[in-house]
Amino acid sequence: MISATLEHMLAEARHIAVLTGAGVSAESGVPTFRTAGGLWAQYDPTRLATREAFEENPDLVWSWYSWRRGIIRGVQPNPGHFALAEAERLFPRFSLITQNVDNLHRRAGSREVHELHGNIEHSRCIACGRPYPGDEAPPTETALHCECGGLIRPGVVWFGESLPETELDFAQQAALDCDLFLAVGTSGLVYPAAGLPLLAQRRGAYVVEINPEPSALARQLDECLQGPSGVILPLLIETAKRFRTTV
Ligand code: BJW
Ligand code: ZN
Repeated sequence: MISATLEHMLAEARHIAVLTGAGVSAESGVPTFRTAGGLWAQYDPTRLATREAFEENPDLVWSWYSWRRGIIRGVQPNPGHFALAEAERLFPRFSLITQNVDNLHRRAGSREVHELHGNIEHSRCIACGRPYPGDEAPPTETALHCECGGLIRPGVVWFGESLPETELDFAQQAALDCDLFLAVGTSGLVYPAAGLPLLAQRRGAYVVEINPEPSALARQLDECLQGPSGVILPLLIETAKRFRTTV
């Protein structure tokens, strides 16, 4: 299932960069964006992830994030997250870039995680920017207020908002520098993150997708491994371990 080129890369690559999306957490039980269902099936998740939606109906958007926080706090990292944590100790240079806000990479043991879309647990005041005190926002159905009277918002990046500059710079540099780039569990629809695999490819990296369904980028990439990341990532790490010793 793994091509000879990918096997060679896993054995020899100097720098591996990985971009993860919601699919890497799907096997943990975290709903993805573009396949979400259940209680919130009546809402389009991508339409709740905007500042306009929050300003129009803060209680609706806040309670959606409360619901998601509840799910995330109650689940565990899966074998895909653990494989990526192990990869950090296996390759001379390894860059983990995620669009996810769920902290599951860190909970699996990854030490350096570059979060392009923020973190669901880092709430802050929309008016004065003060972080919401304490580690965990309470699971309220109504929006919270800061001491200054401003609304508390989740510390995530909504559509139309800039990504954190240092994290985006890091991700672009990693894409320019790596030999192997893995795009894992992402639909490849949201920019600028979706531009990273092709940026890496233009600079000569071998770019591989891991996804049960071909993404929007699949046809342009070098190799697509069709299947769940919780199965495929551990297989790639086992392959790499045949050639490398943990650093
Ligand atoms: C599995 C699996 C298993 C299932 N194993 N896989 C260039 C062109 C066109 C538009 C733009 C552009 N540049 C910028 C834009 C605008 C916009 C954008 O991209 N729009 C497009 C949708 C058209 N981008 C922005 O606005 C960004 N900001 C920006 O560019 O700033 C500059 C600027 C400033 C001012 C004005 C204008 C520009 C910000 C984007 C922020 C995205 N935020 C969200 C919400 C985060 C907070 C939260 O979590 O609530 O981020 S939206 C949502 O989508 C979330 C995700 O991180 C992101 C990506 O989704 P992802 O991870 O790919 O998930 P899904 O659900 O789409 O896919 C899951 C995949 O998993 C599927 O493929 C499944 O098959 C797969 N899967 N099971 C592996 N077991
Ligand atoms: Zn405030």
